[in-house]
Amino acid sequence: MDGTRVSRFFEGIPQIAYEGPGAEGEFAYRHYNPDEVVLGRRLEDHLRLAVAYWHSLAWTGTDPFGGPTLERPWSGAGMEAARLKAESAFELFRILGTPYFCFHDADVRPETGSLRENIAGLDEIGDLFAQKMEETGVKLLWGTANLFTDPRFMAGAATNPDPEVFAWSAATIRSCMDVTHRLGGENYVMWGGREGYETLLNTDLGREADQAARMLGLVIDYKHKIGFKGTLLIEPKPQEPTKHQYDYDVATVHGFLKRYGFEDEVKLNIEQGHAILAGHSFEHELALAGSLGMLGSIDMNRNDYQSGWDTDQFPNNVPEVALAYYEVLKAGGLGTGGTNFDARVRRQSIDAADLVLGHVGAIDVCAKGLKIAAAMLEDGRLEALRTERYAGWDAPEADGLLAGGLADIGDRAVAADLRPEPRSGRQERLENLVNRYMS
Ligand code: XUL
Ligand code: CO
Repeated sequence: MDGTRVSRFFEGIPQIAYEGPGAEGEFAYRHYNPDEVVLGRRLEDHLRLAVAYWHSLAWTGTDPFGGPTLERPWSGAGMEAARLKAESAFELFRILGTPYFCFHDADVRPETGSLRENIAGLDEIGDLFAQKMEETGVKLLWGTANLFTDPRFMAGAATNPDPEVFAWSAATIRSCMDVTHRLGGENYVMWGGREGYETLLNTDLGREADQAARMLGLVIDYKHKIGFKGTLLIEPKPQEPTKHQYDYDVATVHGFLKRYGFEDEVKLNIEQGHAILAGHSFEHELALAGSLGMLGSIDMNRNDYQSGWDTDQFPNNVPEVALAYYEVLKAGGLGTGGTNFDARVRRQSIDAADLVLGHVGAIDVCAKGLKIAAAMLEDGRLEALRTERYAGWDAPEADGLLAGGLADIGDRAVAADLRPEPRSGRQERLENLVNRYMS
C-alpha cells in the first residue's frame, strides 16, 4: 500500500477545527462545533454528518460533452486503486472530522463483470473499512447497492424484464446488506436507480410494481434473517436517469409501501435536489415524511434551480437548510439517520482544496441551519401561531357541532345558521417572523 500517494493528494490541507464565526482562514469551521449543545443534544449528534463516498471519492467530472477532469491518485480500475481510494477516503474523513460515511458497492470496488469477483472485491474492501473504522472511530451511516451504472441494469434491476437481472440484483443486494451489517451500518438505502421507464410503449406498469415489491419483500425478510437492526430506507426521486422513476416522491413511495403492506418496515431517505425535481420544496417532503412517521435520513445536496436536472451541489443556502431542519426537529430528529451530502464538486473544481472546502462550507451551512431551526422551535412563536390557527378544533363546541354522520352535522349547521368568519392566514407576518431568526 503506497500511503504516501494518498497524503500527497491532501498535502498541505490542515485538519479542520472549529474556530468560531470570526475565523480568518478558509480551513476552519465557523459554525460547526461538534460539542455545542443545542436543545439538550450535541450538534454532532443532531446532524450525524456523513461523507458520501460516491460523489466525494468516485466522481470523475465527466459530462455528456467531455471526459474526466478530476484526476485523483486513486482513479483507476483495479483493486489496488480501490484500496488507495479507501485509504484516501479515511484521510478525507480525518481532515473533516466527520463521524460517518456511506457508500455504494460500485464506489468502493472495481466492476469485474463477474458476480463472484464483484462480491469478493466488496468483501475485501469491507475488511479494510473494518480496520480503518476501528482505528479512526468513523462509523457507517449506510451502505447501498449500485444497480444502475452497468449496462446490465439499463432496463432496471428489480423491475427489469429479464429475470436474470433480478437474480443478479438480489445477489448484489445481499452482499451489500451483509457488508453493511458486518460494519455496523445504521441504515441500508435503496434508491431506485433505473426502476422506472423511458416509454410506456414497452412497459407493463403493473408487473413492474409487483417485481419491485417482490424484491423489497426479499430485502425485508433478509434483514430480519441476519438480524440487521438498522433502518431500511427508500430514497424517492421523480426522474433521471429514467424519464419516470417509480419512487417519485414521499407520497408515491408511501402509497407503494401501503399497497404491499411494507409501511412499518421502511423509512425514507430524502434528498433536497430530488424534492425540487418533483416540484416540491425540501421541507414539504420532510414534513410529509415526518407526519407519516417515516422520516429516516437526509441527502442534503441541492439542485441548481435553473437547470431542471439533478446537479448534486453542496448546500449553501442557510435559510433553506434552517427550514429543513425545522421539520426534522419537529419530527423528533434523525434517529438512526443522518445528514450526508451526496454532493459533488463542479467539473472545474479540480483541486483537493475544492473537495475539502466544499464539505467545510456545507457542514457550516448545516450547523448554522440547525441552530436557527432550534432557536425557532425554542422560541415557540411559530408553533404557537400554528396551534392557535387550529384552536377551534380543540374547543368543546367543535365536538358538539361535528358529532354523528353527515346528516347530523348538516342539520346542526343549518339549524345554527352558521356563518363562519374568514380569518387571515398571516403568511407575510409568519415569513417576517422567520426572517428574524436568520441572521
Ligand atoms: C442519485 C442518488 C444516489 C442515492 C444512493 O440521484 O441520490 O446517490 O443517494 O443510491
Ligand atoms: Co441521494
